[in-house]
Amino acid sequence: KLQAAVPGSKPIPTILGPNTIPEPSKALNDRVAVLRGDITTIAADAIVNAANRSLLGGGGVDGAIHRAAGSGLYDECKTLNGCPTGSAKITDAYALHCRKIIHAVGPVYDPIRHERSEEKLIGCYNRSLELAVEHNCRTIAFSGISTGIYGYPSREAAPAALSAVRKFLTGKNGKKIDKVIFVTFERKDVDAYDEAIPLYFPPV
Ligand code: AR6
Repeated sequence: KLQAAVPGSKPIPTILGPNTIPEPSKALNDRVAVLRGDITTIAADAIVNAANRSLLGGGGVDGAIHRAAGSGLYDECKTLNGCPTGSAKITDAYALHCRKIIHAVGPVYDPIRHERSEEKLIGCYNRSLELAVEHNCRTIAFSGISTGIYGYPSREAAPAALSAVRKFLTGKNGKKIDKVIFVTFERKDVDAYDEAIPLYFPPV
């Protein structure tokens, strides 16, 4: 494993091991992208909502997705009986341009037990990718789960997201996903991905 030489940076929270970066791979790098914009406009096979345990809508991106999808989404969500933190459930997309919506329930960030928060956040990414594969969704767009109202610092969330996705793409079902798009909304999210992408998907 290569050492990530990032002077003055904090150790990267990662499931790949602290301060290690994986081997560069063009094939893998071609399968991830960062896009700044509104996730409700993305025509991926699946988009991932940052939901809460009720799955019945809320503010932030969740509110935007429910408004854009229409009331059929709320009616379907009512049948799901909620979802635990760190996991996800899937619905149809109604008026949206995607085929499925995956509703992931991220953790409320806990700065004291941040490993626990990271474990839950990684759970969201893993379960969302598994659900995408189960429903033949080959392209998936993630919103910045937990990085808004739930207070997860973007500079900690981006490495966790990237390490989980990298691990999935190199795992047994990884070939069933063609493209993972990280849809960011604010400058701080863009900066966090710009900083972390070269560590988890090093330039070839
Ligand atoms: N479109 C796209 N992205 C957005 C939008 C939008 N309209 N609004 C915020 N973001 P958040 P969380 C970005 O707060 O932190 C809800 O009430 C935002 O910049 O939507 O997981 C749920 O029901 C951030 O990067 O989700 C839960 O109760 C990302 O989306 C709670 O908020 C996620 O921010 C979940 O909080």
